[in-house]
Amino acid sequence: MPREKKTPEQHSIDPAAQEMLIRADQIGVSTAFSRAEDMIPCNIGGAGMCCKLCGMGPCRLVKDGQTGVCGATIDTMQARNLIRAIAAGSAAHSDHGRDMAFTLKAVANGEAEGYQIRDIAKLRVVASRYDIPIEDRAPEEIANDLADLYISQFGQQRGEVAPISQAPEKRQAIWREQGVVPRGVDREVVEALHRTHIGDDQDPVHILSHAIRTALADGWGGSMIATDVSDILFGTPAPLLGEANLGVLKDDMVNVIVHGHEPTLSEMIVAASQDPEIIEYAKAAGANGVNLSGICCTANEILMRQGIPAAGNFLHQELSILTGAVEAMVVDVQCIMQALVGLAQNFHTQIITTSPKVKIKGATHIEFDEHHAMTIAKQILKTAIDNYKNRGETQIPDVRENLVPGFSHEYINYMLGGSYRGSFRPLNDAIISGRIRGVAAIVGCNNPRSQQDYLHTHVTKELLKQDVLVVETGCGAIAAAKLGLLLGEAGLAHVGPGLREICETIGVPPVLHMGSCVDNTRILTVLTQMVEEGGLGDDIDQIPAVGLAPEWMSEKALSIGTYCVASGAYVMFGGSSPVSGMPDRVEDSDIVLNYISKGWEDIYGGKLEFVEDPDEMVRRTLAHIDLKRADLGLVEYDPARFGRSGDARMRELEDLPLAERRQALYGAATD
Ligand code: SF4
Ligand code: MSK
Repeated sequence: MPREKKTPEQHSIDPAAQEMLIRADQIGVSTAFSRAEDMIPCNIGGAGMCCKLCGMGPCRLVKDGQTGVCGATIDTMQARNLIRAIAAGSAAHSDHGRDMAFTLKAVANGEAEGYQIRDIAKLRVVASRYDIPIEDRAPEEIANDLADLYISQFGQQRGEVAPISQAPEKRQAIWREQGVVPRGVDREVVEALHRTHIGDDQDPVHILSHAIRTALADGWGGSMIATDVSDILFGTPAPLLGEANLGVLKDDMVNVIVHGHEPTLSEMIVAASQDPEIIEYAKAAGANGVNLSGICCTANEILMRQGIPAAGNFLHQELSILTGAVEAMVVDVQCIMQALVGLAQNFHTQIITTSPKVKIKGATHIEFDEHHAMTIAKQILKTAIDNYKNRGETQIPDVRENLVPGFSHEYINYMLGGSYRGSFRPLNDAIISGRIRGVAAIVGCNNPRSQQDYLHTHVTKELLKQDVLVVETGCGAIAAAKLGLLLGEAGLAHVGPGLREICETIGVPPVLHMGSCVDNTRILTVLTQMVEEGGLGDDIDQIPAVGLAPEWMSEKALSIGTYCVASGAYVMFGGSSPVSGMPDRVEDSDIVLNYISKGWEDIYGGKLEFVEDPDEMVRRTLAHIDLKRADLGLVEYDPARFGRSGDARMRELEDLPLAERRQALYGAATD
């Protein structure tokens, strides 16, 4: 019997997405949502029980005791599949970091047209960490040395990648004892591929130990470098007002969407779009200017720093084209669907690839080179403007939401105490007192196999009710933004009493948008600084905190999850596990699944689990937070103790006459 087709409401909780899915049906084009319905995943490959590492296979292990042609057992096969995915994720983030470091070098040497060092203070702080002299030196000199150091981290053959020194000392000791401190990023990724070639490493525990090392090369290597350099070049984010969802597209303007991950080109496109020459060019074409917006993590990069609106998250890339209002979608690297080109042919949209690493058949390629960035950015914008005349009928959903992004770890430090006494003390104290029960990082992608944004926002809302402070990055942050959770007033309606007091006192939303997927390293930094502040143990694994990726889909997410586990965090992914096995049918097919949970927890204090039911994710999160609170000897969480002070109390009393209000507040009548 044919399966019933999902409705737009079942595909996404977002009304803008629902409207565009109806339009896709009317036009008769497919989207990732419909293709996911048509593509039934292979249950053997999906469970990690298939190996295609050599020409004697592919081998599928579906019976007890079965091995591959080479004799590979199921746990070896699953460990090899997992480490390869982690290596690809680590490579993607880190290659991004490498390109940022090369851009820093070019800027330092005056070879990068249009760029400058925007955050000299951060440059000096970061350089000092690595003992690069900063006194009496020009920013360019310091930046040149830092760029050299960072560039060397990728191909370093021996020693330890430099940012490892930023982790808590106890954590570094665990890594050294386990022999998992990464040498150079490239070396760990190459070794992961070498070890998993036919006839190499066949001990799953040994393979998975290198998976940890490879992921650490990402989190405490390539990604951390990417974030540092992005902040130095483009400015460390601080809160500003932004907008999210397809309603940010404008009917009377040339709409250009930047999509992908790297801020180098998109930052320059932002600057070029405000150039009088480009504005005039757009006006001459009959438009009121160029309207820039973003998708995925490029969106997060320019939203956090420039307040450029986000048109949406991962699953919005096709939906934005369906509006018919997009003149050009400019893509760089990662998370770009090949389907864009075919879809765009139904409209006038030009897909413009810009990275020497990413070409798509049928797309226009305008290669980006940071040495001529402004010239290329203007060329791209003129291509989009020239396309305005080809626009046909449009349908832009009238759906958009305000948000306040920009919570870098530097800003969180500042917001908790101001310029002179900024520290994590107030945050630690709020956790110790139980006003904040714990912290959850909700990160990662969209996946059309679940209802878009539902898992992200359901888990977020449930944890907020329980006084859990939430930090978000990537497409999860955009999901929360679309639902209004990243705006102080709107977000606070969903928040428990203690957390609400904190948010009202500091003046922040209960969900802090911390950036793109490489910026998960900001979360590592926050956790480290919480440890250093004192009162919450002496290592990350003791903090009442959990990491969640409810709608994950990318290999990068697996790398992120693994470096967070290695750093001591309990990490839960929603959806299916790539190493689930079929324990009810095939013996030992859950060895790896159990090892990355219990086995890793015994060593690192963090564990990786896959949990399909979002309410179970919430339950496990709260249980873990409460367990960590108890281990630290903190007071038991009790929401009844809070919520009777601050703005909430003032609102309750605001209708009373002044004398009665004072009586209620101070316990004695005064006039
Ligand atoms: Fe099969 Fe072994 Fe080759 Fe994998 S490496 S495909 S298990 S023979
Ligand atoms: S873009 S990796 S879908 S978060 Fe960073 Fe979103 Fe995931 Fe790509």
